[in-house]
Amino acid sequence: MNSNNKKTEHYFAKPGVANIGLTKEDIKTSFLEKLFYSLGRIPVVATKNDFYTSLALTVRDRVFRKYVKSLEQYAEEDARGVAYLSAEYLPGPHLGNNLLNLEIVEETREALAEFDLDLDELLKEEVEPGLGNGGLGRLASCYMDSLATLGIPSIAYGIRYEFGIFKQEIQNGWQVESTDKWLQKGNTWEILRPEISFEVKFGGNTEHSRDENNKLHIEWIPDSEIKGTAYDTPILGYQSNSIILRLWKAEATESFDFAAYNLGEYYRAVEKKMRSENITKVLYPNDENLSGKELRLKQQYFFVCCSLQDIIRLHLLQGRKLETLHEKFTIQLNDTHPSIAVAELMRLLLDVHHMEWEEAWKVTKSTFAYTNHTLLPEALEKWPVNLLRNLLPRHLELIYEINSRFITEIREHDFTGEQISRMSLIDDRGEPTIRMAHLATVGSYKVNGVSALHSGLLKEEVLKDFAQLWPEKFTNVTNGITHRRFLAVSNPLLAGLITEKIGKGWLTNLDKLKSLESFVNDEDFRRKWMEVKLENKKNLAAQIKEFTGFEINPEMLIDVQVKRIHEYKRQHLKVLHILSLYMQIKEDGQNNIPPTAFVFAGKAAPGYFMAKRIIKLITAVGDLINNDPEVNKILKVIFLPNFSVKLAQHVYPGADLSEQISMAGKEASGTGNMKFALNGALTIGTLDGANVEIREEVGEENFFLFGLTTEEVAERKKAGYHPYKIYSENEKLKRVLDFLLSEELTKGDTELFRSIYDNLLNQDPYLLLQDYQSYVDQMENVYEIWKDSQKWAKMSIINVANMGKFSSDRSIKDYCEKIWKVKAVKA
Ligand code: GP0
Repeated sequence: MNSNNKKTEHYFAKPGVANIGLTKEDIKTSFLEKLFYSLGRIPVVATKNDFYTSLALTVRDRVFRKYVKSLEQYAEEDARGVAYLSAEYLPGPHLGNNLLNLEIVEETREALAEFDLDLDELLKEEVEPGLGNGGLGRLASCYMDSLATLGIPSIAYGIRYEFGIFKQEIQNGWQVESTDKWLQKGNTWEILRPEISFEVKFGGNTEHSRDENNKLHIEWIPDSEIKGTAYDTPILGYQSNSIILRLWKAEATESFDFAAYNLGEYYRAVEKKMRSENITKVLYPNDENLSGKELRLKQQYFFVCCSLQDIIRLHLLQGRKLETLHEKFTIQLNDTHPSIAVAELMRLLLDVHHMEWEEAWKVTKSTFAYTNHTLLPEALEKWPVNLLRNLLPRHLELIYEINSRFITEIREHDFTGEQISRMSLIDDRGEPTIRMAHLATVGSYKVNGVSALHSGLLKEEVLKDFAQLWPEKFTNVTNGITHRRFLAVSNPLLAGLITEKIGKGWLTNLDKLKSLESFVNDEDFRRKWMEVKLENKKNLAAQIKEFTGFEINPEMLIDVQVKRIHEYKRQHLKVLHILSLYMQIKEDGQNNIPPTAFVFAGKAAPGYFMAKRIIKLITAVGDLINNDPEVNKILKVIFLPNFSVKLAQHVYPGADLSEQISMAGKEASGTGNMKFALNGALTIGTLDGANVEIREEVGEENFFLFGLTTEEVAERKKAGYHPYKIYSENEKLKRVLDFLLSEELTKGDTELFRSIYDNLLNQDPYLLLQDYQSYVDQMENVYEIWKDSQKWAKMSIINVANMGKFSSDRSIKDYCEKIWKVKAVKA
């Protein structure tokens, strides 16, 4: 194609070029073309999946139409851009979101209806990419949505795991895992880019030599090599631009095939090929826990290496010099998972592009910015020096060099010997390891936490010496969520009601919700508000029926805790409360508890013993309560299996009460908390993560607070915490805890929950017993207010009205202003 400076508009202006319109008729035509000419199907033999795929292809064309426009615009303005590096993404189903962003939901519904097809049925067909564990991966996807909507020149890089997060089934009350075959029926949204492919080396050793000018040359002689190939998925913003999510798949390099001249060699070559492809086979299912496995480090290096080479390619393609890389690109490290990038960029600049150290280091530390997502010690990544030496010998040398220069620098300040060894990139107490958070901090121009509380603690605890050294390097960006997916797409009834009242400006400016407050005293509006909630609860009840077989009355208070299962998140505190209600009914003959359905969902890391046992505890309590006719009219306990973005989109709209009950100081931010409140649920929570800011926004009288604060937790632990004492002094709590070992709950296997019981009575590291009474008391208050449905509705409206701050659009604007210094470019 003769492409001399012609914009896409030019080609489209020519007659006979593909019609890419957005009317019902355009959609009908495209849909049939896809069915006939892309899939080779006719309606009588087509499956539901064929129809889904035809529609997805129809929509994809329109999304790419937006993408090429965005690309042109970015290139034309030569704008500074963002590269987002994340080992995890959880985009959720694409189709519904793309329809919203193209503003063709109704046109599409009508077009399909003319073929006797139902849009909602086709939406159900989509299998979502589960390329992440939880909050961190979902946050990255919310940010893609906002980057695209705001027109920020950007590209997101990650790993194309062949198997995403495992599928969770509940068998006999236990979690059972199976592989997630999300690619089985193909993936309509991605495009293979065979020409965008890079080599990645592993192992071997380095050779140092000096040339005639005594300049040092270092060559890395690896012992294996693989290549990474790009798969692009367009992520469309609302009414506007699109960005690309570029995921790398590992493949064998061509050279392996050459050795295949005799049979033995051939099989060895194929075996090697298979081994290299293993790198992107499967996502490690650990959340907030480092896995320490060699393959995991290989995954991290693999995607970082491909992404940096791609960024350099894009930079040079524009005719620029590498010395200006940091002026044209900023690279955001989503946690430490991609932090080996600091050493890799140094390697590329020094060894491949022959820059001098000082210059290379200046470029490197002006390019990266690092987001920390957790203070949990078990989640802070540390890689053994020996593992690095075997896998990435050149990087280990570079890290030693970065460290020795860094130590020289801090020696000039007033740091004590103890501080210096605490700050070192190398931890040599015990087996020597590299502290990846330190590497990321030293190699970045900004470091941020994900809520005000968390960013504060980061500066006071985990990175306090660094904050003393470089106070201006540290900042906060409170997390946000995309209200387009989590309200407009997933809760069309509430979105419709809001739009009817205040117009649709909130879709691009969530602060507009504030004006809903003027309707709290409008009785008619409140009635409609409650009707919408009831409809959403009916829908959630239908999901519960479909996935568990249980029926719940949608009029019940629906009290929900959905998130990864972790002791610090304290799902078992909720269980203790449920058991206290059970005891009240069974033993104290109480019946004034409002009918409540307790809904849980979330995955446990397959190797996390306590988390799996907590799932069994929830299902055992469910078994007991749901089958007891004396109790099950009042209480129901549901565990929804296989939590996902798709399922979440049904859960948040149907919830009345949101459980955000982690021990203060442990949940970096939380983002589920925002999704619930945005859908009109009230929150019971601790002063942890972004709960603090949610409470500030909605007002303390509209938030159910309980539990110790972060400072109180620290004091309590310092003074010596004795859970057994609390147990023996609180009779009702004792009754509940002892019930964990009862015949009734355990069906005779009385040792079943011994580990949970012992842990709580002896250590209780997350202070469940400490916060128990405060939680139960606050739940009493919840029930009081629930009985006053008008008051509840008012509080619900006020919550939604004050969610403006928690849009990921605000978060991304904060990143642009406080960190990236990048400006929007609108196509
Ligand atoms: C933090 F360190 N988070 C980690 C991790 O390995 N995985 C993960 O999902 C989460 C935090 O727990 C969070 O508080 C936070 O909001 C999220 O990262 C995004 O910042 C739970 O939602």
